[in-house]
This record gives sequence, C-alpha cells and structure tokens, in this order.
Amino acid sequence: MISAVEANADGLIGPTHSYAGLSPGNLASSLNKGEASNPRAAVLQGLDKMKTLADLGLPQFVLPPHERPNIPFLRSLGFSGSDAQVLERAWKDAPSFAAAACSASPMWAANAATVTPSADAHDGRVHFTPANLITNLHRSLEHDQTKRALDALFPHASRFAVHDALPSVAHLADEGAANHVRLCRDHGEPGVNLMVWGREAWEHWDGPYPARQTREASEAIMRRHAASGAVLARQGKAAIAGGTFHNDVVCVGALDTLFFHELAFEDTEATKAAIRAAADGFEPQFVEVSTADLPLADAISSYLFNSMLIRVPGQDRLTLICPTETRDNPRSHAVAQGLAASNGPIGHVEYVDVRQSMRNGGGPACLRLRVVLTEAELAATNPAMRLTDTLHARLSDWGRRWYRDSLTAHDLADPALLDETRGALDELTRILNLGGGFYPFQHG
Ligand code: SUG
Repeated sequence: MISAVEANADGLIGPTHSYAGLSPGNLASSLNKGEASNPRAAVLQGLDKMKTLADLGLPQFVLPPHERPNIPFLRSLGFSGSDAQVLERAWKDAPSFAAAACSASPMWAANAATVTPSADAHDGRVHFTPANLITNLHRSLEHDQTKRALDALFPHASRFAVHDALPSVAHLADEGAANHVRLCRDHGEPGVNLMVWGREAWEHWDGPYPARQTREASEAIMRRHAASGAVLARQGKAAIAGGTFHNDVVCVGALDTLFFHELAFEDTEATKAAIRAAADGFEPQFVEVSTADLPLADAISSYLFNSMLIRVPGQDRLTLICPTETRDNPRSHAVAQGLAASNGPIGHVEYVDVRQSMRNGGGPACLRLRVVLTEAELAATNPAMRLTDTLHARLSDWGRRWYRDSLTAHDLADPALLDETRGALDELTRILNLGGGFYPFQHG
C-alpha cells in the first residue's frame, strides 16, 4: 500500500466578498441579501481556519481569489469604454449582471472541482474536473480561472491531470466536490466514490429550488477520470426543497465513516447497500442523524454536516471541525456533543469562526477542496501555495492592508474598488509565485 494524506486547498476569500443574494435555494444567501459584508474579517477568518488545519498536521494550500469585478465578462455583454466606465455602465443598466461580476464566490473551493486520487484512477494520476457551476450565473464565471489555479498548484502532467470543465449546459450541471464523498480504509487505498446527484438531464424538474447536479454530469466525471468504486445516489428531493443546495450541507464523510442527515438521500437504504457492496476491504460506518433529533431546518441553519471530518495524525477517532453556528444551535450542539461522548467513529468536535462566509451559505467544508496525495505527489505541488506560519502571517498582513471592512452593493460600483482589488491581486501573484499574466487584467 502507498501511504497518502488528505490535503486541503482553501479558496482565499476575495476583496469583493458581499451579500448580493445570488443563489436561490441557498437560504443564507437569500436571507442576508443587501447586508453590509466585512471582507477584511472574512479573509482573516478563512486564513485562521486554514491555519487551524495546518496546525493539526494536515497539508494546507491556498487557492487565489479570482479577478472581480469581472470586467471581461461585462465587456462580453457589450459594455464598453474604460474599465471604470464598463463597471459604472453595467451597474446602471444591468445591476444583476454587475452583481454577478463582483461576487467573490470562488472562495467556496469545495465547488472548484471533483478530485479523484491516484489510488482510484486508471492511470495512477490525480484527476481534477473543474465544475462548470452553470446553475448560478455568478458561479458559471469561475471554471476557466479555477483551472488556471489548479494548474499552478498541481503543475506536473505526469502526476496530475487537470481537465477542462464539462460542457456548460444544463444537462451537465456540475457543482464539484460538494456532491462527492470518498470513503476508504486508508487514504492511499482504493476507495468508494459516492456521487450524489439532484436531477436527471432530461427530467422535468418542478422543485421550488434548482437541483444543481445532474446524474449525467456525475457519470461523465467518473468516466473521464476512469475512477473505480463509483456509487451514484439521488439527493433527497425533500432536502433540496428545504434548502439543501449541495449534498455537503447534510452529509460529510471521511475514511470509513459517512455522517449524514436522514433526509440526505432519496433512498437511504439503497445508498447504504450500494456503498457496502462497493467497499473493498473495509466495513463502512454509517452515522445517521434523524429528523427527530435534528430537524432539517436546524441542520441547514447550523451547518452541522458542513463540517470538516478529518483524522488528526496520531488520533484513532475522527475530528469534526464545525462552524460556531453549530455550537449556537442547541439541537445541533446536542448532536455534536453526543458524537464526542459516544464510542462511535467521530470522537472529537472543534469549532471555527467563518461567520462571514456562513452568511452566504458557506461553512468550513465549503471553503476547502480535499485532495488526497501520496508523498511524491505532495512533493510535486507548488510550494509557494502551501500555507506555513510565515505565509499565514504574510497573507493576513496583505488582507489587512488591502481589504475594506465594510462593503455594500453601492460600494461595489465604486471605480476605486477596481484599483484596490487589482493592486491586491497583483501583490498576491508575487506572494504565491503565480507568474505574470495569471489574471486577465495583467495581460495589459
Ligand atoms: O453556491 N453562495 C454559494 C455557497 C457555496 C457553498 N458551497 C458548498 N456547499 N460546498 C453558493 O450558493 C452566495 C453569493 C451571494 O449570494 O452573493 C453564493 O454563491
């Protein structure tokens, strides 16, 4: 067996982090629409969360924010003049498109891509498919730059295969690792790849909220990665109707353990049976939380399941890294305490403050992309993008200098923000050693 570790790559929260209510079906996003955000607090919270994981002994990487406001997108819609004029005209004539062009949504790296570790891939490479994220306009603008960022972090084609996103059509709607759970005995061994989909490509969908992942997209990704151990399961329709816009809002798994809400899957027994049948050499552990113990609405508002489930080096039982909102909700807190007090596979619970992201529906698990890497693969990553204490301090200082502590829709139309964000990203390019021309604005 080749030993492997689970690394996390988190999206560094961008300077335009804001509450624009852009995601129907994501209740936090709708609820907080129009509120003032605090991008400076947001980026520092995200960095501290990354440091917590690095301090626990998990390799931690930083994925750079994307260029926002996205002027090339607005130009493609016919807005012209100087960049400042493009921004101003778009806010005046097409505010919904302007808001989409300003979203800092690439922070939610769980949606960046679906990842297949080399132990599961036919050619022994780590495979990535950036998600096309076509369900929401603001997110559909991410995948090209996401591919660039993954290419920068995983530069060697002999070890890493970074694919293009699936075609950007509704039939192949894909939201990345937010709908993928990998179970295994040990990270370096072949695993079960649970792919959770919300609707079929040609199905008439009449739910109150969109189902963001199609079955056909999940199948295509497993096919192109030639991944072993695929299990496809339908997301619970009631869960989507209740505000579960990604499966990772009600389900998380690690190693042999799947932790999920009763409503997560349309057919829980069939899903469990399929996982058991696909598990080679290990017995999956199912930790299910009933609606009676935790109503779906509490699960969603407290994000108990949008936690990171990790094995801290040296510990046998798993650790759940929850948002502080879980502690603030009496029912969720009781479930979390019950886990730690039980003899089950989850033995420890810790809390992190990512409130700025949470108010847009992004918990600790949304902010990270998990990548299982062997030692040789880890050594082949871009060292400048790995979070050390020094990089944490440097990026915290960078954020304090460049980011505003309050941002409203009105501020997003301010042409000065264009210079600020570009100044920040220009400096970041040097800090993370991303090379010239990483961002479109750097092409001149
Ligand atoms: O896609 N929110 C994101 C949150 C993504 C959370 N990711 C996971 N569950 N893995 C989304 O709905 C809100 C942006 C706004 O409304 O301004 C937003 O895009």
